[in-house]
Amino acid sequence: EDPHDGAGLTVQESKPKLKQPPRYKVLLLNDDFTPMEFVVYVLEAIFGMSREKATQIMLHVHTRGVGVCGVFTRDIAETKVAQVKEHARANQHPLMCTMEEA
Ligand code: NFA
Repeated sequence: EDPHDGAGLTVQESKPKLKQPPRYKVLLLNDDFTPMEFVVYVLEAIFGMSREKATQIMLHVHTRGVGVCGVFTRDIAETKVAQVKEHARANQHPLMCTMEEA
């Protein structure tokens, strides 16, 4: 497209904005006190995992110190983190959850 109009003025061209929304990893952190079964329940209830997948992720976090529960848009990731923290708090477990850009 010709960037100049008939009067010799530059016409602003608009670039199509096709950028995908940034995605965020929700991370679960190990601690020495939260029961394994509670972590498995949280992964099932909040992240929709099967018992088998939840157990696998829980054991990964338990042995490696941190693990990815899923990757989401920012609003969804923030909601999941808040739900995990609230569920842990309500049950007096120190389970911690955070997020970082993928
Ligand atoms: N490390 C905890 C225990 O031995 C289990 C746990 C796993 C806690 C994953 C937090 C995250 N009871």
